[in-house]
Amino acid sequence: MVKFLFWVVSVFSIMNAYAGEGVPRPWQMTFQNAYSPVMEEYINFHDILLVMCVLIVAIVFFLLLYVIVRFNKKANPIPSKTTHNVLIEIVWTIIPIVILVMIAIPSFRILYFMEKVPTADMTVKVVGHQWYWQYQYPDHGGFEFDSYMIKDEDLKPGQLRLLEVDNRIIVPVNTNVKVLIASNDVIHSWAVPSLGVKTDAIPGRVNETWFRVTEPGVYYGQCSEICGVGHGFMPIAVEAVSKEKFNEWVKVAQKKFA
Ligand SMILES: [Cu+2]
Repeated sequence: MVKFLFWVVSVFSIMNAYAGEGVPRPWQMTFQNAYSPVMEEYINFHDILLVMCVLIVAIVFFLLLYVIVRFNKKANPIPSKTTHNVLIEIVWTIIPIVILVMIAIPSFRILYFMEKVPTADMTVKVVGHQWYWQYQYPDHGGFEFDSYMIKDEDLKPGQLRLLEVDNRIIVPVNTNVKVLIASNDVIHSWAVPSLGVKTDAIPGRVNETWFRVTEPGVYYGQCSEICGVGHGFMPIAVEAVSKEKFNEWVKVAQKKFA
């Protein structure tokens, strides 16, 4: 049974393997692939939870089925008058507690893992605006730029509708990036599913999160806190490049966005 469930999970994972880099696909059933340590943890946790949920559903379903077959009017014409069974009540209280604790422990472990920024190699500031994102690089001369969605009429072949932006946020791979997130007007949320990042951008307050991209590529996300008519039109595109390419880009960006 458990083997079968793991098989189900792995089939889902194979389906997920077609999902591609940091991009949602039509009819996608699962998460986007993980490209950061936090997202890897999320997916593992999700897979364990899925197995537990399916097991619980299966046990309850078979119990119900058994009761329907074994204790219906025909099979059991004279019903028992039992109203209490202390042992059963203790068992069905203790077992759910144990299951919940088993879920809570890895859940809290991930919560602390995502909350605690490991030694940061660099910092990027993200500021939400109605309706675009602004990025600042305080460790690289403090240049900043705006990142607007590419409108439908301006899309070039291959560019993703509602996801591509004019200026992507560029980061080096395998680097701990601390992200400081704030807002200039209303509450936005900076979210990139394949990096396991989603943090609210709140005016008058700086929130903190982190990621480390494990492979070069482009990872898309969207504002995830409804923030007005342009809410669906302020996507996020994180491009991870090699450290050399990043340093080259910084030199260009320092001039371009000075
Ligand atoms: Cu927004």
